[in-house]
Amino acid sequence: MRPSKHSPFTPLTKSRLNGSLSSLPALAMDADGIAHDVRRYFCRTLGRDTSCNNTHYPYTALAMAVRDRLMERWQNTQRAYQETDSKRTYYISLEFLMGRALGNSVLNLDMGDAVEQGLYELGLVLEEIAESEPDAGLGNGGLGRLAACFLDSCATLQLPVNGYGIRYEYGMFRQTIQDGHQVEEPDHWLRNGNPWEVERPEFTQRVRFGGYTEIMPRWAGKMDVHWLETNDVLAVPYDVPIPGYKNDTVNTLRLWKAAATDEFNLDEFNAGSYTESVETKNAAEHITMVLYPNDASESGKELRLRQQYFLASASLQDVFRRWKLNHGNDFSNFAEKNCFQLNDTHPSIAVAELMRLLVDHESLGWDMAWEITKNTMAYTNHTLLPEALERWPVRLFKHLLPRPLEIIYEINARFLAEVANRWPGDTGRQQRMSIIEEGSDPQVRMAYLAIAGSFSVNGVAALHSKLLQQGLFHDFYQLWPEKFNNKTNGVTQRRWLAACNPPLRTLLSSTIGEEWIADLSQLQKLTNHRDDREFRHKWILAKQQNKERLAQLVLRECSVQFNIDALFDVQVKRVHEYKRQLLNLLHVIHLYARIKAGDTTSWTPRCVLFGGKAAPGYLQAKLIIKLINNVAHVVNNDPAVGDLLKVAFLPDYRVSAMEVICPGTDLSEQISTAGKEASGTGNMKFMMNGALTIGTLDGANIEIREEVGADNFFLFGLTAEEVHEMQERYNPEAIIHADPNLSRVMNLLEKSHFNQQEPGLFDPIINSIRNPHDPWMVAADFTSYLEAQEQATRLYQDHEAWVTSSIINCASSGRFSTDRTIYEYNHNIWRLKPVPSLPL
Ligand code: 26Q
Repeated sequence: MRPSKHSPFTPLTKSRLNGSLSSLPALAMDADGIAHDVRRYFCRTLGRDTSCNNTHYPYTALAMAVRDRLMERWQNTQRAYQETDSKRTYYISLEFLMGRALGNSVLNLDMGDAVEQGLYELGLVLEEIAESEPDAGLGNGGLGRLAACFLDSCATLQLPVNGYGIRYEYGMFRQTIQDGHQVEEPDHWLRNGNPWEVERPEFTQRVRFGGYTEIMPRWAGKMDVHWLETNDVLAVPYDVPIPGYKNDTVNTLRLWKAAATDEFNLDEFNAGSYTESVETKNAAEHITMVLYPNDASESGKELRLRQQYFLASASLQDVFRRWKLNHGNDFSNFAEKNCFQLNDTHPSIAVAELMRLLVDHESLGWDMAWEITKNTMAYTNHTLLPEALERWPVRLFKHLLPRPLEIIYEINARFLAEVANRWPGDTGRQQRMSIIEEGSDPQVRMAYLAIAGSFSVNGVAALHSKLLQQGLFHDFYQLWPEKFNNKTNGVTQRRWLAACNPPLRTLLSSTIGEEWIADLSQLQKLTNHRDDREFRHKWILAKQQNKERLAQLVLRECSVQFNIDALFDVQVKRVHEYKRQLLNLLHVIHLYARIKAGDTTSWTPRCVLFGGKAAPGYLQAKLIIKLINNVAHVVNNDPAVGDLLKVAFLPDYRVSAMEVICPGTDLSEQISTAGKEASGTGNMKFMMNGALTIGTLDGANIEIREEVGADNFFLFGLTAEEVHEMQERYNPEAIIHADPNLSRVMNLLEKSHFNQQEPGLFDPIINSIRNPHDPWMVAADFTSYLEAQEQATRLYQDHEAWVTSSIINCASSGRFSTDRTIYEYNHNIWRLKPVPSLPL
């Protein structure tokens, strides 16, 4: 922001405030020091006393004490980056699904014992007060959580990587279940303050919208384009600290909040329309009000496009601000020092915005600007569903972003010339590949813009990357094969094993040492202990404790009693037809039918848990949730069923729920139609915590199975190729007819056994199963799914064999750490050098 005489952010000349920080003594990391600070924050800063009878203030006081310790390391890390003028990567994402910060910070700062003891001195228990923290739910699911795991690994590897995102006032909606239906409620997660952010108004940026463009002569026949009469919005940064594991590095996630400009209000105010001026303020601030709760692109929503440009423009301008401090107006080696990783196409307007800043603001020629852009941007794709590829109507673009649209047209013209040069006369190909899709309502194809403007294009699992090259992006692969690569996803074992599974963490560390927390491949050493009786006994005890904790959650939230001796069978993820929660439910109905038929000799009791949100407008997904709840109601209340089978739908599935769910799971359901799930990451969290997987050859399941071996994975279903070639001649009627189990299940559904009060309610689901054009081919995989489930049942009965397989699953999960994933991004795409933090 330009400093004005009204601004408090005028340069400070003589102060020694900045330089003297390093001479502040480092804060105590022992129990007494922490207890002392917690008391001081509680009494003096928050002004509470013994009459305080909730956990919120103790939580806040502890968070502030932990934050102080982050702050010292944060400043030292940023100074180290600044002093070494290191190359940096910016991870730009519309979503960062961070979950809770307290437990993670305590783990990464290695303060666990000191905090627990310090709190004990104060009569508090960490686990209890940590529950006060609301999840930072700034994401939909896999893509947003991946971004959060990536930040953890970048800090742990001491890489100069900053996250850029949006500070949504309302995150992912909270889900309640009323009469079996999903009901959405707003998630006002900032209501009680957020101790994990630092507002940085001094780095506010200005983002332009609307207006029109005009060409004006500059000099020597050169032309300038001016973007005029825009409606500007301010972007105010809020920084979130991202600590590495035990290495004193703290990186930054910078989240932008939209605010109205002062002069805009003043204009209206002086024109005498006070209320209108407040309205424009409202309109500006709307941009960062709410996260779009769709995990597949929702087409044509103007506000979403505003969010995307707001993030891209504010972030790029922020990088330019820092660049100019060190390099003035010389952009010649910008690409050697900066890389932008685009998390799907959502921020891909950054390609056009970088061109605009270089050409319009920095007066670079087009060719040089394009060279810089192409060498700076890298794009990650997260979907194989063609209908989920983002497109924006040209007319919307023109109205909202006239100058960026002109730039996209220019990029497209030069790109199509390259295509014509490579394939002369192939107009069909030019049409297919054009960034602008022609038609009665022309569209901008964001993925094509991202590919054209990037030096790297990657998928997120081996199969996914292969299918992108052979299918969705085949034309582009032919043109630029060198751009395409794979980066198989991962998850951070700090949150998804060390922090969320204390019993197993203790057992692992006492067996093979603690190195696995920073090097997950160490888990392989567990195989040496798999036959050790004492180790196996402790393994079983840990799983029992975790199942107990999960059973308590299910009892509290669903009023369903899970018996921990039963097989805990879990599917938690966004509710989507391609993920096939329905297939899982058909198996549940099959088990119920068997019980009702008395077919229960040598039965393995099962507790089946579902969880996940449906996009509010996705009616079929919402109906599936209703069906799950209705089936659960019938099954759980039938005295003939008893403990043989329990079914529950856990409301409001989120990061902090998964932290309880994955340690307590025996069997992980990863049953998407082959070729549809890009990767999956929940599958990795379960495996790491010793669950066995039942799954299709889809996404990262394939690589998981490679690592654990075929004997330790319950495989079923068509392959992606078979799905593709069967689509033509798919005949679900014949399949149902040929399988008596499936016929019996369909019969229960069709005679409204689970909806006796509301006949016809589930017809859309029944019809989808019987539809020869069912893209998800639920019926096709039913028979083979049942066989795989029976294998799982048999192995669970042979409990020693199950435990061995559980150990092998955990031991083989090393590849699925984001430390490995980030190592690969860095090695092949970013090429950053690790930079240690300055000493405290
Ligand atoms: C786009 C435009 C407008 C509104 C919403 C969206 C939108 C938002 C979120 C589109 C897609 C998403 C999220 C996608 C996602 O989470 N994909 C998942 O990414 C994971 C990490 O790579 C993979 O493991 C999953 O397979 C993939 O489904």
